[in-house]
Amino acid sequence: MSFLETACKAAKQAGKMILSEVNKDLVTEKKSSSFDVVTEIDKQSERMIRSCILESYPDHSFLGEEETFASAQSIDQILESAQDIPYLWIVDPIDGTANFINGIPGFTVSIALVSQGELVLGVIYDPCRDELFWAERGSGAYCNGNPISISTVERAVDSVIATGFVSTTEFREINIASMEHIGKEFRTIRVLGSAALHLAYVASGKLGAFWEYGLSVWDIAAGVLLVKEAGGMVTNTEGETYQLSNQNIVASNLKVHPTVLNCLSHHSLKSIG
Ligand code: 2AM
Ligand code: CA
Ligand code: CA
Ligand code: CA
Repeated sequence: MSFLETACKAAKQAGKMILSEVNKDLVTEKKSSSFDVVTEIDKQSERMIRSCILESYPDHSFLGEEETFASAQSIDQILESAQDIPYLWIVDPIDGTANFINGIPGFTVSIALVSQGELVLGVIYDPCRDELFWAERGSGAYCNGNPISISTVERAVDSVIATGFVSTTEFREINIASMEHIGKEFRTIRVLGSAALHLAYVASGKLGAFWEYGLSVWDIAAGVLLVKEAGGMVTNTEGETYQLSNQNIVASNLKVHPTVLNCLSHHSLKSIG
């Protein structure tokens, strides 16, 4: 099986298992704060994906949100040394755990493969709609086998933009503040609950753009490749080319990118620490 086939198989298997657990009694556990929670299903999903990948590629490296047990600092170190790692799989076993816990559609499985620091593969699966998005470096982006591409909309006022809220207060505050400007420029703002899904929707032209502060690499790595392969653009909120260590990102169809950056320039993370 190719890397792509392995990633698609892992994402579908895990996604179907997650879907079968919706609306069942779930034990939730707090992580860093009351806003930051995990269920046994997140962990089970990560274990399923890890075994599927490592069975095929036992010598590959694996970084997952729930069970890698690496500190934030050591994750930064892994990302800094990514150019020396032949194959690093980066996995979010459920992106949108809050949706999953509350039975709201829009949670996804996100699997990315980084080789020598370069994103080479991204797979995002939405089990509620049975939509499997994937991209391979240099080969375009697809949904359920059909090519996808970014929106051709020229003006912010004609496009829908999405964002989300991580659990950290500082990042929530700046996101709420930035809505004031974004809300005046774009047709409307959506908050669907999964950063990976937002990126898949920028790639498939449903959304003109997406921005969010305080994300982690597993939330966005797969989606960043999807957006780029679909013809879009991904930067940090300062407008610099995306790097794996970036937490604050803007993804768009290119045309509306300057408007997003301009709106965000009114707010500085520095001012909130
Ligand atoms: P999660 O469901 O995997 O935690 C919502 O806009 C996005 O923010 C989701 O991708 C969600 O991923 C992520 N998110 C929520 N809390 C987070 C946290 N404490 N740190 C990083 N990302 C978080
Ligand atoms: Ca989480
Ligand atoms: Ca996530
Ligand atoms: Ca998650």
